Amino acid sequence: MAERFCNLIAGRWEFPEANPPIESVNPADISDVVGIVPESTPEDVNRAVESARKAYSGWRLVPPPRRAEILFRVAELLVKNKHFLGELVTREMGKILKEGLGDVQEAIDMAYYMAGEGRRLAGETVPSELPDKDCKSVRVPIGVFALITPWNFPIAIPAWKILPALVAGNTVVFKPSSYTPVCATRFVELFVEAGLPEGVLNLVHGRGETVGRVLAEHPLVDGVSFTGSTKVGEAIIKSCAGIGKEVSCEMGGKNPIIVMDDADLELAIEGSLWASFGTTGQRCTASSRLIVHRDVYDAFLTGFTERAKNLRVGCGLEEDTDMGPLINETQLARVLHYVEVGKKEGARLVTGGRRLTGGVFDRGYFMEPTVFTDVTEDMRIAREEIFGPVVSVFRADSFTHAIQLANSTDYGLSSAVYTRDVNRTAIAERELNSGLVYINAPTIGAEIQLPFGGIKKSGSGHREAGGRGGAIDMFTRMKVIYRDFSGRLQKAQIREE
Ligand code: UN1
Repeated sequence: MAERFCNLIAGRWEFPEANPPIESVNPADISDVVGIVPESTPEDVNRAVESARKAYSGWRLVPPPRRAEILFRVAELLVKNKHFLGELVTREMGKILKEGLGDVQEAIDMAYYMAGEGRRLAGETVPSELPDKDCKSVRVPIGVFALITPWNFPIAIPAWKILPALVAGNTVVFKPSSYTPVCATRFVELFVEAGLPEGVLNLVHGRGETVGRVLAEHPLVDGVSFTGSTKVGEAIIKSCAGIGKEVSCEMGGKNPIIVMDDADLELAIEGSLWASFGTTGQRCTASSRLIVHRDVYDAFLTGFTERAKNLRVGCGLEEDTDMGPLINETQLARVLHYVEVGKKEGARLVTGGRRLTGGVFDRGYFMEPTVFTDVTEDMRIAREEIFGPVVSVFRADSFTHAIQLANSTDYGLSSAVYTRDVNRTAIAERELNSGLVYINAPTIGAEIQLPFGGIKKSGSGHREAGGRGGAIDMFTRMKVIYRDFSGRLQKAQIREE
């Protein structure tokens, strides 16, 4: 029988049995059950939130550099377990092993970085307009955070949320995706091993529509941080709006890469392949629109399609695999449905579009890398997030036209431009309407020391990762202190004239 993975509530590992448990299966081989986790009840969520509340009174007073020492130990444990966890990411989520290891590396980077933040949680000291009075701002934690994470980065995205939340002095109830719960549990185990006090980090397993919803709407939760679809993110924002919670949502993308006539074409092709088909297109930063200047359109399309056809699809644990499976049956069906939508709308399918079958493919959720051309701005495949290995190629008449096409969706997470013209890079940097802009590099691969997040329907405006200006702002509040040591009533703004 498959191994059982528990909730962690108030320092105790437990497996509630009220509901039928959830099986986590390997998307490359559905006969391989990675583990079994509970579908928790509202009562379990309640206890987890209460545990976090209780632990908050002590954790918020632990000096941040001391909190950071525990995070540093988490970083060291991640390094020690990198290979084990990387393989687990591949087995549970499907991305190829190099990327599974990259997922863990992103968490390692974040853990060291956030450990450093423990000595940098700075506010400001500024002069007062009145004599014998001083003013300063300090950072305080927000309280209990509900952290709800997706399956596509089963270690990295939890790390993006848990580590800054904790260093800032918040306590946490973590609800990972029910498709990658084993990775999440293994990650949480490292915090226990690193010596995190009981109740500071709680883990509840279950589905989003049940456990996630109850957790986000819980009255004793002070803040919610969610990464996932725009549909769910918007629902969370609405449901929390009346309760006065801090809510931050990282949502979808429809990220463009512009390839100009003066680009290094080989580099642009290589970058576009990585951003479109890396992680099987299942990144919020994946590029799904390639906007190519008409003068290099044919050369680009020929090279890109040829390379897409030659990508080796298979199990991510095999050394020579370029692209793994999709996460599950529903996601595969959704992506294949979009292929049909594209064809019906009149786009031209130049390669791919089918589920892969036969041999090892019958064991999992594999599909071909898929390329559409003759796509117009108004088509659904040009506007909606597909979250799979499907990319649309557009022809641009000019640089201005390319920028206009790039900005023409409801999303605004990441965009990229390939050009050798320095002036164009400056204009692209200014005009591309997205939270991240890449010059001569693809739309994926954000580094953790900078703020991460999108605009429009891609995000609620908060920024993850990074320090001040990023995650530290998200997980703290500024508190302002005025101290008057004049011994008399002094009135700001009121002048005796
Ligand atoms: C996501 O897909 O939700 O920039 C995050 C990147 C990664 C993070 C992606 N570092 O592609």
